Amino acid sequence: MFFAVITLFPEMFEAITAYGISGRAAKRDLIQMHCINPRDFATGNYKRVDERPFGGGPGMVMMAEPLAQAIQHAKQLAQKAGAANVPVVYMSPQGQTLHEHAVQQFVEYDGLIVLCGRYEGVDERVNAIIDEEISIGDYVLTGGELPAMVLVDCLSRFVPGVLGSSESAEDESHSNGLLEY
Ligand code: 4GM
Repeated sequence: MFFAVITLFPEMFEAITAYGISGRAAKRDLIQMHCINPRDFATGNYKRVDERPFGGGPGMVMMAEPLAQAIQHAKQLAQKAGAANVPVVYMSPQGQTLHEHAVQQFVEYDGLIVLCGRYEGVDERVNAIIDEEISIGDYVLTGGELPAMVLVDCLSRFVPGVLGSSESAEDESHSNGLLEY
C-alpha cells in the first residue's frame, strides 16, 4: 500500500518505518512510505511555510501554496507507483474519529496521501483538495504527525502479508466486539 505523508518533520516517521512490524513491512515493500516536506516547495530567502490565516483568525496556519505543490508531487509519486485510488486525508482534531471499522475501509484504497498540520492547522484554501478529515481522538496535539503515524500503523496491519499467521488482524478484539487480550 502506498503512503505519501506531507510533513514538516519527515524524520519522525522513522518511528514506523524503522521499527517492529511496520518496519518489517516497509523493508519488504508491502507498505511504501514517502515523506514530502512542504518546505521544499517554499519560496523566498526564509522558505516560510506559515502565514496568518486567510480571512482572519488567531495564530498561524500552514501556507496554502507549498502544501498544494507538495500534494501535487505526492499524486505524481502515487501515479508512478501505479496507485490510482489515493485520497487526500487531513489529520485534524475536527475530523471524523478513527475507528477500526473505518480503518478496514481505508485498506480498500491503493494508498493514502496524509496531510499533517502544524500551528493552528492549514490555510482554509487547502480544504478544496482534502477528501477526508480524520481525528484520532478528542484532543489537540502540537502536530498531525503522531495521528498520521497512528493511522498508517493501524492500516498496515490490514495489508495482506504484513502480519504473520500468529498475528492476524481480522478476527481479533475490535472486529468481533470482544477484548482478545
Ligand atoms: C489544529 C488543527 C490531529 C491542530 C489542525 C492534529 C490532534 C489531532 C492540528 C491540525 C492535531 C487528532 C495539529 N492534533 N486528534 N494537531 O487527530 O492539524
